[in-house]
Amino acid sequence: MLHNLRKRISRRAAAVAAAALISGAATGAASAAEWTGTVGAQASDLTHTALAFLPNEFWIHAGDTIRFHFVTAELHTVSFLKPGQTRPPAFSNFGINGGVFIGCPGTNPDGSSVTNAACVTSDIGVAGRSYSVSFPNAGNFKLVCLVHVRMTGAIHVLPPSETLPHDQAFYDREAGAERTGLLSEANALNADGNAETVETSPNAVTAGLAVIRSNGGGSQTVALMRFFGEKTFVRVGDTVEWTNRATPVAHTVTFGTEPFNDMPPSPGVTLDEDGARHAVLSSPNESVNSGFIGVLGQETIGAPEAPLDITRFRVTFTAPGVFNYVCALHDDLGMKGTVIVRP
Ligand SMILES: [Cu+2]
Repeated sequence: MLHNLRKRISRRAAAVAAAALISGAATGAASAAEWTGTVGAQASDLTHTALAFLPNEFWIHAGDTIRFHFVTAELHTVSFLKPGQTRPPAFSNFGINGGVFIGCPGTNPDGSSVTNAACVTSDIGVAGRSYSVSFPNAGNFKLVCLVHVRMTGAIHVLPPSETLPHDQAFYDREAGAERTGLLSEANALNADGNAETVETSPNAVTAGLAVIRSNGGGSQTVALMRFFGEKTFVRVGDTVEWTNRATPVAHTVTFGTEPFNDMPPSPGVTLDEDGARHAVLSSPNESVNSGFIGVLGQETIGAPEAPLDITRFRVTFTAPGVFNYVCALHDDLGMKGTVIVRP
C-alpha cells in the first residue's frame, strides 16, 4: 500500500509550506510572471480520480515561472524528461512501506529551471504541497507525471517580444472546466461499471475502469479506483476472474499480507493458456498477490514493441470462508473487495 508513503509525505509537506511562506517575501523579479496550475482532481468519493494537469497547456514568456499545486490523495509528480530519455518507472519497488521514488533519477529543488539539457522533476507530491519550475529559454516543453502514463501537458515558452494569448484567469477557467468534465465523466463511467456488473457473470469482477481524454496539450485520464462487484458470492471449487479495464492504470488483486514489492506476482501464481494469471486459495489466512495487471505498454511509434499486457487474474477457491482483498496500490482510496465462498 502506498498509504504509508502518502502519510509520510503530507507530514513533510507542512514543513515545506512553512519554509515557502518565509522565503516568499524575498521574491518578485520585475517582469517575470508566476503562473499557477493544479495537479490532479478528486471527488468526495476518492475512488473517482482525475489523473491530469489542470490546465495541461500554457503559453508563457521566457523567464516566467509556473507553480503547480498538488491537491489529491493520489500521488503525482511535475516532471520534464530530457528529450529522448527513456522513461523510468516511478518507484524502485511498490510495497508495504510505500516504495522508493526514482525520479530523473533524483529530484530537483523548487524553482528549478527547465531546459532541454537535463531532466527536471519534483519529488512525489500530495495535497497541500506545490512545486514551481522556471523557463529561461523560449521553446516547447512536454510536462509529464512519472507516476501515471497518459497524464501529459505542454508548456509553450515564447520570446518576451511575443504577445501571450491568455491570462491567468483563462487558465483558471480552463482548469475548472476540465476538472468538472473529468469528474462528471467519472460519474458516467461509474454508472456504466455498475450496470455491467449486474449483466455479466457473477464470478467476474472489473478491477478498475478508466478513460483517456485528449486535447491540444496532451492527455488526461479519468480513473475509477474501485472493484465493480466488490462482493462476490461463489461456491467451493469456483473461480473468480478480475479484469482490469482501466487503461492505462495498473492495479493489483492482493489477498492477505502485502508483499515487499507489489509489482511481480506471488510465487506459485501460474499462467493460464490465454495468458491470464491464476492462483489457488485454500484458506482466508493465505496470502497471494496478482502483481500489476493492466494495459501499460501501449503502441508507440519509434519504441520497441512491448509484450501483450496481462489484464486478468483468476483465483480458484478450494475452501469456504470470507476472503478479503485489496488493490495494494489504491486501497487507501477505497479499492477493496470480498469473495464469500460457500460450501
Ligand atoms: Cu488499484
